[in-house]
This record gives sequence, structure tokens and C-alpha cells, in this order.
Amino acid sequence: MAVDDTDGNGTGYTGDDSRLLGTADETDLAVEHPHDHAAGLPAVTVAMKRALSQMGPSRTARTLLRLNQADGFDCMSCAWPDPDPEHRHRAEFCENGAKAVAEEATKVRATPEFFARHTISDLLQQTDHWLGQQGRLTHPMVKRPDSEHYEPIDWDDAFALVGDHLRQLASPDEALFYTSGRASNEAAFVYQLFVRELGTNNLPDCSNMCHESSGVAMIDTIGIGKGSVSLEDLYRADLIVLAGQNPGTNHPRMLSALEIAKRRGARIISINPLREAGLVNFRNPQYPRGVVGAGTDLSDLHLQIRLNGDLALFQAIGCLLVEWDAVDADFVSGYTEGFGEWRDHVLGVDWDQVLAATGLSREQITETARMIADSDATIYCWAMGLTQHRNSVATIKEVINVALARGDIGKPGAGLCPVRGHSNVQGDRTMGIWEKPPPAFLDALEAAYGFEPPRHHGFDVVESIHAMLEAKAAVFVALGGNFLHAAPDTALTAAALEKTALTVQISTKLNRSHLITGRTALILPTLGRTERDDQATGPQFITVEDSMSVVHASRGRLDPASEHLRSEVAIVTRIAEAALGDRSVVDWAALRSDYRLIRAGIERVVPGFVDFERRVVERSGFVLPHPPRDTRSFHTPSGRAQFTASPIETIEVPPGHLVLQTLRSHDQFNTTIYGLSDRYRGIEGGRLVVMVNRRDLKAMGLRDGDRVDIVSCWEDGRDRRVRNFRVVEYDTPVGTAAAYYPETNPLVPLGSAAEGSNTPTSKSVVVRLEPVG
Ligand SMILES: Nc1nc2c(c(=O)[nH]1)N[C@H]1C(S)=C(S)[C@@H](COP(=O)(O)OP(=O)(O)OC[C@H]3O[C@@H](n4cnc5c(=O)[nH]c(N)nc54)[C@H](O)[C@@H]3O)O[C@H]1N2
Ligand SMILES: Nc1nc2c(c(=O)[nH]1)N[C@H]1C(S)=C(S)[C@@H](COP(=O)(O)OP(=O)(O)OC[C@H]3O[C@@H](n4cnc5c(=O)[nH]c(N)nc54)[C@H](O)[C@@H]3O)O[C@H]1N2
Ligand code: SF4
Ligand SMILES: [Mo]
Repeated sequence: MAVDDTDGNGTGYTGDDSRLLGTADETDLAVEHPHDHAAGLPAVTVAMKRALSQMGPSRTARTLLRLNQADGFDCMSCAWPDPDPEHRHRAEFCENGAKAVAEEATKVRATPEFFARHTISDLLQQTDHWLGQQGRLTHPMVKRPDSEHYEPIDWDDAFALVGDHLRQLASPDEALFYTSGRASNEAAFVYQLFVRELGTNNLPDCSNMCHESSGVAMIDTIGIGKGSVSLEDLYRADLIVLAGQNPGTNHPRMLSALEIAKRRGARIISINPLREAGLVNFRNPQYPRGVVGAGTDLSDLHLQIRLNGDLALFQAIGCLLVEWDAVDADFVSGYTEGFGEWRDHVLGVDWDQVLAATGLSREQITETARMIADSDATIYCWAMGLTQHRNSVATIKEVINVALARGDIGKPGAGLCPVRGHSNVQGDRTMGIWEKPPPAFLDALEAAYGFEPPRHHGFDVVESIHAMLEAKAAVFVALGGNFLHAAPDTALTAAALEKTALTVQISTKLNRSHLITGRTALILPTLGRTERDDQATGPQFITVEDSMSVVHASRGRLDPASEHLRSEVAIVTRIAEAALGDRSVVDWAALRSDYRLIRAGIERVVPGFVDFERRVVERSGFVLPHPPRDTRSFHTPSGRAQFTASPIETIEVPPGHLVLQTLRSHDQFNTTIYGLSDRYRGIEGGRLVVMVNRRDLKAMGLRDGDRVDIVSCWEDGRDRRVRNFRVVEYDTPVGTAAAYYPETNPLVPLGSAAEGSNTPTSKSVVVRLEPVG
């Protein structure tokens, strides 16, 4: 598709172009009362119905009973850890895990005949939900320049095509290699090895849009970008703080862990602008009591905070802890630096500013601080509600300040718990998927393989989009994911991808990133986690790392969706051979035929993987080292954990505007839309909704059920707009609104990213609502 300039803004797309979202029929959209509880019998019923309809009875039994079992495969949905084998249930999965399996192990196929029947323009008119329902990709496909169709291509020709394009670049830095967090450790390791031997660190990943702010904040303050708790710690905590996270939908089995903690006497504080089901009440479907009974009241205190009010909240908590002398003086003097500056800073906190930023009362904040002061061991959990704002790094550092002041790091039942998203996003980073690799990692790579890896930093996601727009990058390769719809500012991202010569998508299922492409485009279909991976030396398993640094094996058992599929490792190593040819010092064919050789490489390069092969086949895998958790050692420049002082900044919202967060429904995995039922929020049959407080609606002269365009307001003056959304009156703080990702990604300005992590500000988009008609 040629880039014409129909909108006059240089992208070829208007903000509301139907090619970006498809044309949805939402005539069945219905809104009812939100639920207060999560899971229970409906969760079991929905999970089984979806599984049966997509996979049939025998596949359902063969997959779901192996999910998260020691000899089975790892759930490909979220990164929540599995209990020890002794504590596992026969059915160790949740509703959304079952949906993820059904989505991958579906019996439906998107074959070459499918692509022959549909032009790319036709497909662009369909919604993401429809695209996903077309089933598993079965053949490598190519879209030639100016063609309106994908057509089949042989694997050899496909690899040669990628190799030719890469070899023709003036510099390896003109190629971008994206990774989504589902790739295995083995695939991720060979991918970065190839990319670095090619000569670039252009390894943007989904982390850049996800927990990057957590990584940056934690590396600066405690010297490592990973959480410091285990499941056992959660069970033993006195107090668990859940900030900016919706576990009932996005990490459902976390609720089981919280329930155990709760029964052992833990208290729970939830901090969230929305009263998400599950934060309030949980009915565990694994116990008869949960299915039929009243369930467990999880939160002892719910703080309905304004969007982006968390920095102010934690600073005020810090102030009260200092005033009450509720600081762990031994920990502070023994292990930290910067306490004095932080203390002086928080003592000067402006309470009026705190109350305005948080929308909370002083009593609520005092009660929260009191619970933290009274707890001997607190765990601080957070997810996207904290990481996707302009000042996210500072906000997370403020949470860390409170944890440091209380000595809540490196002791049982306490710690920091950034709850990861994709099932192996943490492992991919451990394997070196990082555009800013630490020098020690590159040194180890050089020592192990004998080539000189590039030392200059590569592009992250936002920088990659700019690079494509400015024609500084001509080849875009994606190991999984859906870059177009995960990235911000969909019109600009679409224009960026279309400026490239070649886009390559290594994928399991059709998505919009296959339709908005470079001049030439390849779809390389790959095996999923549920499927057998046979290579020259026999069946292979892969490994992953969960949110709590546990590395374990995963083995698929199903027959591959098509005989033409290749594993991610096979595809990446063949691309490496095609691009590097004789100049490579790596024996790619050997790595492909026996993944033990990849794990041996990982053992040589990545700390913590000593005796990898033996330890990972043991039943529950092993835990990677974490100096603050293990020995209260902090690998920061000063050798101590670092307090930091940050100003409270409030988002400027012009009169008549709202701050919008873009979030997940209960029926999607990121850009994969499973269905149209956001059951807990009571929104059924559609996704084009915007949730707004009753008082704001009144002030704007709008009512529940009205139709509006959502228009975002950003300094560059471009028109960013999505059309014809249904207004839903919802219990969100005054001045804030919520709508689903990815349909509202066109509103997130590319230029609006977090300071220090460059993460798009998907949870604080300033918008206005324009009535339709
Ligand atoms: N079923 C399912 N599971 C998933 C995913 C999925 O899409 N579907 N995605 C996976 C991925 S990649 C990720 S990263 C995680 C995401 O997991 P979450 O972070 O839970 O995902 P979001 O839907 O973005 O929800 C953000 C939550 O933060 C709240 N929030 C928003 N802004 C603020 C704020 O300023 N302050 C506070 N305190 N709260 C705020 C929102 O109301 C919402 O409850 O889930 C993973 N698991
Ligand atoms: N507005 C807004 N934008 C956001 C967010 C938000 O909250 N709001 N959240 C951000 C976050 S936290 C994240 S993590 C990103 C997610 O960004 P991505 O990781 O890029 O997106 P996904 O939707 O998870 O990718 C889905 C696609 O992955 C492919 N796939 C599935 N399984 C496999 C597999 O096993 N192997 C391979 N090779 N491919 C597979 C399928 O083709 C599927 O269509 O989006 C970010 N974007
Ligand atoms: S909690 Fe996450 S990893 Fe566990 S079964 Fe559910 S979706 Fe899968
Ligand atoms: Mo994520």
C-alpha cells in the first residue's frame, strides 16, 4: 500500500483510519453492573466452553491437564510463578490461561487458500478479534511489492530473501529486531547472538512498553531490575500492597496466593482508580467453598486513587513514617545511602498537593501508612498502573524509598514485586534482549564466542519508530508480538512500518502487523508452546523464567498445527546463516539440532546458570541469584541501596479534558482479543467504550449510552482521534477515564514517554470527548 498523504500530516493515515482498527459491528454492546468478585463458577464455565469450542474434548484434556505441570508446558499467558510441585493442583491454571491455550491450540487454520481468498485491504477492514479467529498460520507467506495478496513461499527462499535484505544494508544499525515476551530463553539467546554478530544492538522489545520503568528504577536504587520475592514470601507477608495492577484478570492465580496469605493473617491494601473485581472479593474455583460460597474478601483497604497519584501517595506515606519514627534505622544505616536528603524532602511534602494529586483524604493516607508501620514484613506489588506514566521511574523509586525505610528488602515475607506481563519477558531480558546491554554481558559474549559485539546502544521501541519514520531503518524483524498494535500512536507506527523495505513477522497467528508492512513482507509461521519440537537430534524442550526468577523447562506435546511450521530457534538460526554466511563464527546448524548446546552457551555467558542442563530438568527448576534478596548486597555504584528524592508533578489537564488510561479487558491477551466479554466490568458484546465518572458526564452534558469521539490533546497539534465510542458511566475518580487497549492506542502520542525509561504513557493520555452527531 503506497503512503499517500491524505491527512496532510505526512503519515498517510488519519487518526481514525478504519485500516488501523477494522470496522467493528457492536450492535450487541450491552452494559450492566460491574461485579465485585472474581473467579468462582463462571470462570470455570467460561474456560471450559472456550477450550471445548476451539480445541474439542480430546485436545482440551491433553493440553489443560499438562498446563503448568512439572512434565508439561508452561502457560504462555502471564509470568505468574507456579507453586512447588508438592503444592500444585491437578488443574493448575486459570480461566485466562485456558483461553490462551485454546487460542494457540485451536483447530482452525489460516491457510494459503485463506490468503488467496482475501486481499490485504479486505483483511484490514476486519477487527483484531476476527483476525485472531482465523486460526493458526500454516505456511510461510510473502507479500511482494505492490501485491494485494500474500502468497506461499518456500522456507529456503524466505530465508534467502531476509539474508539478501540484511546484507544490502549500508550498516547493520539499519535493521531492527523486535521481541515479544513469549519467546523462550533458547530462542531469545540465539536471536540476540545473531543480532550482535550481525553488528547491532537494535533489540527493542515489549518490555520497553511494559516494565521498563520498573527495571530502570530498580537498577538505579537496588542494583538489579528484578523483583525480590518468592511465592513463599507472599504466603508469609504481614502486609501486601497491590498498586496499579488488576490481578483478577491479568494474573488470576495470584489471587490464589493472596488467598493463602490472607488465611495466614496477611492484610492487603489495593491502590487503584478502579474497584477491580478480585481486589475486592475472590472466589477460588479450586475449592468447593469458592465455587459456591461467598469467597474471600481480599482487600482490607482500597484506595481509589486518581491516575498518576501514586508518587504523591508514597511520598506522603514516607513523610508519616519519618514523623512517627517508624523507620528501620539498622537497615537504613547498614545498607542504604541518601536517607538524609530523602527524609528532608518528604518532611517538606505539600499536603494540599498530595490530596489534589491522589484524590484521597488525609485519613486514608494516614491509615495506609499506619498499616505499613505496623507490619513487620511488607510486599509491594505493582504493574502497568505504575509503569506507563511520564514520571513512572520516579513513582517506582518512591515505592522503593518506603520499602527501604522499612527495611523491607532481603527479609522473609517482604520485598519488591513488579508483577511481569508476558510469560517469558523476564527471561528474554536475562538472555540479553536489550538495546542497552551491560558491558559485562557483552564481555562474556565475546569471551564465549570470539566475535566483537557492538558496544553502542541500539534503539528501543519508541526510537525504532522514529528511526523507521526517518528512513534510518529499512528492515524490521519481529520475534512474535504485534508491534503495530502494541506500540503507541498507531497512525505514526503504521506509517513507520510502511517506510521500510522489508518486514518479517515470526508468528503463530494472524494479526494487524501482518497487514501494515514494509514494501516486501514475510510471515514466518512458528510452533507454539503446546507443540512438539522435533529437531535432528530428537525432541527438544525449552526453558522460561517467571516473574520470581525461577527458571524451568516447558515441553509441548501436541502435533504441530501444520507440517510446515518451524521452531523459533530453527527460524532464527536459518536467518543467521542466510545473513552472515561464511563470516559467522557460530555453528548455527548445531545449535538448531540440539538445544542443549544453546543452554551450554547460556551457561557460559549469563551469570546464575551454572550446571543449567542438570538443574533445569529437576522437577521445579531453579531460582536465579538476586543479591538484595539473598544477602542484602546492592550492586550500585556506592554498593548501597539508594534513596532518591523526586518532585511531585501533576499532569496538566485543560478545562473540559480528562486523563485517560488504556487497559485490558477480561477477554484479551494484549492485542489478541479472545472475545467481547469484559465480564467483571459488566461490559459485554463490544469494546469501543469509554468509562467516565458520573460527575464528569454531567459537567460535559453527556449521559451513559451517548456516542463520542475521543480526541487526545498533545503539544504537536496532530489530530489523534478514535470514533464513535459508547460512553459508560463508571466508578472511576473524577477527572479520569478508562478505555481498552489496543483500540485507543491511536491516542497515545509517540512523543509522550516516561522520563528515564522511554515507555509510552499509556495510562495518562489527556483527552476530550466530542459528542457524535
Ligand atoms: N488475561 C490476560 N493476562 C495478561 C495480559 C492480558 O492482556 N490478558 N497481559 C499481560 C501483560 S503483557 C501485562 S504487562 C500484565 C498487565 O497487567 P495489569 O498491569 O494488571 O494490566 P492493565 O489492564 O494495564 O491494568 C492496569 C491496572 O492499573 C490500574 N491503574 C491505571 N492507572 C493507574 C494509576 O495511575 N495508579 C494506580 N494505582 N493504578 C492505576 C488500572 O485501573 C488497572 O487495574 O498482564 C499480563 N497478563
Ligand atoms: N495503549 C497501551 N498500549 C500497550 C499497553 C497498554 O497497557 N496500553 N501495554 C503494553 C505492554 S505491557 C505490552 S507487553 C505490549 C505487548 O506487545 P506484544 O508482545 O508485541 O503483543 P502481543 O499482543 O502480546 O502479541 C501477540 C502476537 O504474538 C504472536 N504469538 C503468540 N504466541 C507466539 C509464540 O509462541 N511465538 C511467536 N513467535 N509468536 C507468538 C501472535 O501472532 C500474536 O498475534 O503492548 C504494550 N502496549
Ligand atoms: S495465572 Fe497466568 S500463568 Fe498462571 S495459569 Fe493463569 S494466565 Fe497462566
Ligand atoms: Mo506487558
